[in-house]
Parts: sequence; structure tokens; C-alpha cells
Amino acid sequence: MSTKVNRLGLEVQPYRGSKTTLCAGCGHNAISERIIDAFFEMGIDPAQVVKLSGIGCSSKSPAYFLGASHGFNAVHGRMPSVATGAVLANRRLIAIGVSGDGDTGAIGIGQFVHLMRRNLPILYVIEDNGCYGLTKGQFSPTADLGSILKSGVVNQLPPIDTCSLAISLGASFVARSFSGDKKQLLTILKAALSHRGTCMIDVLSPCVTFNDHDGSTKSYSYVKDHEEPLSDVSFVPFFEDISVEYDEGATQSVTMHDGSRLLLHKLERTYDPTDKLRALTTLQEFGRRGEFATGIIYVEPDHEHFVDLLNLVDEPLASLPLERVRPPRAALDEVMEALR
Ligand SMILES: Cc1ncc(C[n+]2csc(CCOP(=O)(O)OP(=O)(O)O)c2C)c(N)n1
Ligand code: SF4
Ligand SMILES: [Mg+2]
Repeated sequence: MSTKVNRLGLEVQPYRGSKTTLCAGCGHNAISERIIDAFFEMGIDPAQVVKLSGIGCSSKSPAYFLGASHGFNAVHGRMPSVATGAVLANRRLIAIGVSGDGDTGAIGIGQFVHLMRRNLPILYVIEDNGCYGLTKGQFSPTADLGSILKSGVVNQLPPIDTCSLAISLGASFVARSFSGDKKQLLTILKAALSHRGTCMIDVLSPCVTFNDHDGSTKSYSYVKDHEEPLSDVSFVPFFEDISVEYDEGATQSVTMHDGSRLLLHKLERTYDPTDKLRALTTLQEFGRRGEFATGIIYVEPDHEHFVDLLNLVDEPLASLPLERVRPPRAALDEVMEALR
């Protein structure tokens, strides 16, 4: 029996990680599986990847995928600054950050805001269960108004919509998906891996232990009933022959930075993910109805990212020899002479 290999000739094994220690049925486990599939199918060298996270059940996930990649488990809510340092030190790394709704929306909100406005090249996944799973299920800032805890406590605060926030701050690829929707999540992850800039994906990911009951708006049954894809997304990577046939009137094609093609087959409504204002009003409209719009909500393939903005040299800073980092004596003498 022949084993499936990707375009690098690698089997799926190096894309896997340790055995999960999360609860059976936790949405986060399904997301790890899709991340493994996406990196394998895109043929990305695991040695070129850095995985980053903060603290929480979600932030434990990078241990369960890409076992052969670099990794850094940061302090609670502080992953964005560690990620920024890693990406700037080595611009050739492909960075994936995994966070939770608490890690991002509460203690880490300040860091998240600046990561989005810088449009750092990173795939930033929020595993969003509307609660602090690791510390026994308290409400997080993405818990919906009126959502009820198992203990009967009602949430009286409005939620932070991480997608609206990311779009208004400057992230250039923003999506929402559901851990239970294998096909959509895999397609979005693959498209995100072809983008250069911040890809913020909020994945609704039920916590089966503390937040999967009637009264929760992040339970499997609630999300299944209230999720509506904006379009049926398919994706053709740059290394595949782009000869797909599609009906011009019903499908919108977006060319990604690396030449990959995103195909959005319209459902009954027309949705243009390159229209920022429309993306924001769509999120508001859905939120008001207690529903979740899923799919690629906003994409801006040509938005300048942070590494280019800083005009860094092509060679990673981490491997630049000292002679190229430190000006020679003559250059210093010249500066001193000019100041006389
Ligand atoms: C500085 C600091 N404050 C508080 C905690 C306690 N703590 C650990 S995980 C967590 C919340 C995690 O929630 P989330 O990011 O949503 O992840 P989940 O477990 O739900 O996946 C908190 C408050 C901590 N570890 N460090
Ligand atoms: S407590 Fe909740 S979030 Fe944490 S592993 Fe269990 S199901 Fe997942
Ligand atoms: Mg959480």
C-alpha cells in the first residue's frame, strides 16, 4: 500500500504532534487536526515553521501538531510580542500563533490590538469557546450577552467581536469558522497560509466540559443552528494548475499574494470580502440577530505587512554576520568627522 506524500515528499507524520491531553470532544482537538492537514497539503516544511501560544487549553494545542517545528509557549496574553520578535529576527519563518478568547480578548487584548494594526505576517488562530476553559469555565470577553453558565450565572456584558476588531485595526485576512466544519476550516487555513500579512481566524470551538449546554451560545448545537456561511469557499494553491472552471456570475475569484486563487461561490446573497465597510456591517447585522457569519469575512491581499514596512534586509537578522550588523571603523570616523 502506498503512503500519501505531499509535494515535498513528506508523509503526514512530521506534521503531527504529541497525543492530546485535552478533554475528549473538545473543539480545540478538531482544530489541531485541520492545522495538520493544512500544513501537510500545502507542502510547508515543518522546520520552517514557528508555533507560538499563550496560556489556556487552546494555548496547549501547538504541542499536538507540527512536532518537528520550532515552538514557544509564552506567558498568558503575551504571545503577540514574542511572535513579533521571532518574525522580525527571522523573516523566513512561517509563524502560527494559537490563542484563546480569554488569552486574546482579556489579558492579551493590548498585545492583540497592536499585532493586528501592524499586519505582522502570522496565522493567528483564536480557539473561541466563550469561556476560560483551563480555569473551569468562567465567562470570557467573547461570551455573548445573556449567555448562561452551567451554574446559572447570566452574562450581562456585551461581547468583543474579534473579527470586527481585527478588520478595523488593519488585519488583512480575517475569517470565522467552526471547529465542527472540517471542509470550511481546512479551506480557510490553506488560503491563510498563502497570504502575507496578519491572518486572524476566529474558530468557534465548543468547550464540552464547561460550556456545551442549553443557554450557551458557543455550544455545538447553538453554533450549528446559528452559523451561516457567507459564501462557499474553495482554494487553488499556486502550485496547482489554475485551470478551474467556474461560473463568472456566481463565483468571485481573489488572487492571493503568492498567486494562489480563492474562489468564493456565492450563496443567495452577494458578498464581496474585499469590501471593508461591507464586512463590518455584515458582522454587526449577524451579531444583532445572535448569529455567526462564517467564511472569509475580509481579505486584502496587497496590504503592506510589518516586515516590508520596516524595510528589513532579505537575509534573516538572526543569521547576519557581525561585520554586516556593526558599521566598520571608517564609517564611524566619517560620522564623527561630520559632527565636528
Ligand atoms: C498572568 C496570568 N493570569 C491568569 C492566569 C490564569 N489563567 C490560565 S488560563 C486562563 C484563561 C484561559 O482562557 P482562554 O484563553 O479562553 O483558553 P481556553 O482554556 O478556554 O482554551 C487564565 C485566566 C494565568 N495563567 N496567568
Ligand atoms: S476544559 Fe474545555 S476547553 Fe479545556 S480541554 Fe476540556 S473541553 Fe477543551
Ligand atoms: Mg476560551
